[in-house]
Amino acid sequence: NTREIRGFVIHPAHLDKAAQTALMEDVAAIWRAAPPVRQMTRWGKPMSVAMSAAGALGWTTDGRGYRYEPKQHDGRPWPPMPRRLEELWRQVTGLDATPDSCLINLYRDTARMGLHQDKDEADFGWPVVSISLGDAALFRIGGARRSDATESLWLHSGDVVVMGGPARLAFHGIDRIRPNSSDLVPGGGRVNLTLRMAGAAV
Ligand code: MD3
Ligand code: FE
Repeated sequence: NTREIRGFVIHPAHLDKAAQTALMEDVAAIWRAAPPVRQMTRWGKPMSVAMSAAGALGWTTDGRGYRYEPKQHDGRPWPPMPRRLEELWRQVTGLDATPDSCLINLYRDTARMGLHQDKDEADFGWPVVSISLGDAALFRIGGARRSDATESLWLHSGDVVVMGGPARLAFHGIDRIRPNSSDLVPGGGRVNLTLRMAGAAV
C-alpha cells in the first residue's frame, strides 16, 4: 500500500500503534542522552523545531554553517542508532547498507520548517526515509528549484516516506502541525525521524 507524489513514495500508516509506541520509547531514550536543541539559523534566530539525533553522525550548526558532526555541542557522541530503525530502512529502501544518521525533529504546537533542500549529506545518491509520529503535519513538496510549483499533503502518525532519485533534491517543508491531533508524543506535538546516509561511504 504505497502512493507516489512527484517521486516521493508514501507508505500511509506503515507503522501500527504498537510500532509507533515502541519507536517513541526509543526516541525517549535518545532524548535522555541527547536532549532536543533549537539550533541557530544562519540568520541568528533559533529554529522553531528542536532537534536531536542518533547514529554515527548528527546534524548541528554553530550559527555559521550547517553540517553533520560525530558529537553533540556538549562533546558527547550521539546515542546509537536503534536496531528497529535499521530494519525499517532496509525494509522500505531494499538496500543492504544501514544509515549512519537519524535526525529527530520535535515540533511543538507552532513549530514549522521553511521550504529547503537537504544538501549537507556527502552523497545525494542515497535515499532519505522519513517517519512521522504524533500530531499530523502539513507537508509541502516542490521541485528542484525554489520557484517550482508546490503541492501539499497531510502526514499522519505512522506514515513513512521515501525520498530517492530526483525527489531527493526537491524543495520541501512543514507549514504547520495540527496540535492535539494525536497523544503519542509526551507533552504533545509531532516527532519526525529522518534516516540518512550522511557521511561519505568508505
Ligand atoms: C525530501 N524534515 O529534516 S520529512 C528535514 O517533517 C526535513 O521534519 C521534515 O525536511 C520533517 O530535513 C520533512 C520529509 C523529508 C525529509 C527529508 C527529505 C523530505 C525530504 C530529503 C530530501 C527530499
Ligand atoms: Fe529536509
